[in-house]
Amino acid sequence: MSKGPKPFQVDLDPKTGIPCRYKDKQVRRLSDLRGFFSDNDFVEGLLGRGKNPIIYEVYEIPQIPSEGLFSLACTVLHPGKVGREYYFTKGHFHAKEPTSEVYVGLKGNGIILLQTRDGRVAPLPLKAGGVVYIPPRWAHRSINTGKGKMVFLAIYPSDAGHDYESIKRSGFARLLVERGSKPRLIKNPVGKGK
Ligand code: M6P
Ligand code: ZN
Repeated sequence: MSKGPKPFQVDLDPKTGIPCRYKDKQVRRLSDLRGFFSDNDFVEGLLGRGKNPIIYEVYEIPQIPSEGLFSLACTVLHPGKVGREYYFTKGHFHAKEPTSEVYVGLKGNGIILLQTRDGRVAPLPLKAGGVVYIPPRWAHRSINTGKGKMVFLAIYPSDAGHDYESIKRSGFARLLVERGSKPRLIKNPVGKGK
């Protein structure tokens, strides 16, 4: 029998939601999301003026990719907009398709936008104390519609992998934009889907 990981316990900082011990930290700035927001000119304008804000951070407690293991990740999605679009994560399908994921809301509030390859869409709210279940074959993107940071814990198979290319190519079928100071889900004029 292989040994596998040891049992462990970790506290989430009550103020920030970030695990007190994590292994990897990724910081995604606007320049890392080139080609993901709908208003490209706005993105290039900001970058051209030397503005490259942090959009989100991911604090990971990963396991080696192997069936039966879970990785944990805490995402801190900053508040803000690119043009009319709220800040979001890149969004991804799982490279290993029959794998699901669970998000547990810790701070703030926003929307988890889900979409299948055949264009079905499901926008689900996530706030502190809420849980979102992401079934296999649904791409998922987190969108912060609040005024503060949106923080959530993700639990997913360690061998799920990230397919970002499909999202970069086709986008999501919906955009979450601010209209009259409220979030509105609108059809993405260039996105593929229903
Ligand atoms: C969650 C999980 C991670 C993911 C992160 C950021 O924590 O789903 O697997 O990496 O959100 O999302 P993305 O990878 O789409 O930028
Ligand atoms: Zn995922």
